[in-house]
Amino acid sequence: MPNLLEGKRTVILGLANRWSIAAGIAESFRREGAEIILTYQSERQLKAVEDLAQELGAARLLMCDVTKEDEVAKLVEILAADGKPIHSVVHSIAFANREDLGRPFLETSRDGFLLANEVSVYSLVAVTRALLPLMTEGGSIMTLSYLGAIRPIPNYNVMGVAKAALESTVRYLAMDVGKQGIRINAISAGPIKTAAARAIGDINIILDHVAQRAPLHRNTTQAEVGDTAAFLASDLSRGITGSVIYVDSGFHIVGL
Ligand code: IMJ
Repeated sequence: MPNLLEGKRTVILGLANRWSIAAGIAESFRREGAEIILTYQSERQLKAVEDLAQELGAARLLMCDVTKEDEVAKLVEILAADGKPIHSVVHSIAFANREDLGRPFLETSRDGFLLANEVSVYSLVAVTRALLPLMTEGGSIMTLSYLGAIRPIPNYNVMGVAKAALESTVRYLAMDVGKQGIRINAISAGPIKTAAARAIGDINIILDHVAQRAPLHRNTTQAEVGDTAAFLASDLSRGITGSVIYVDSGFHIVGL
């Protein structure tokens, strides 16, 4: 089904490099004819994302650190000046302190807990509230989660607790934005070798484990997540809100 997203204007937050899930999503959206606005966190990412944004056919590449209220406001200001509505928003952002993804969860500091939740969870609330006034024709918001939200995964720790809060946040936001014809969902992706996953030591072991045990006997790709995101951004998913959709080769159903 070609051009699922023709005439739709999309903001994708969280592009870091070409392995980013955000890049896979942008690629699917581009194929389906969407106009794409990409955001990245800071100057540090700029070199890695400027060529990439062009390759992905992005109409705009804007810096936005979602923990900074003024940067979120600036993003909205720039987009509002275009005088065109936004139809979908993709939130593909998470962060926890490295040391909290290694030692026992029990050792998580107050600051580490708050940081993970500020960056990975509250940012969805902030971005949703800020972009809502531009979503005048209704639309679709989505975020990325992981199985560690509902089942303890070794070392995922504070990120798992943050993803649980993120999935709950999706449900509460769904109640608030539904009356404006806006849907919000989460995609729970299987493990993918992104920079965020590479940073953990045993990602290859986890990837092999999933490929051996999952019903589809393979790992999840950015393209698979991108295509589900395109579905969620399109009118084909118009009856779906507040959901967590698993794009994980079916791994989450496996009991033993
Ligand atoms: C991350 C940590 C522990 C186990 C993990 C992951 N598994 C997977 C991930 C099994 C698949 C990747 N993932 C789903 C994430 O959400 C990663 C988030 C993340 C990664 C880092 C690494 C570098 C850093 N902070 C981070 N914060 C969040 O400093």
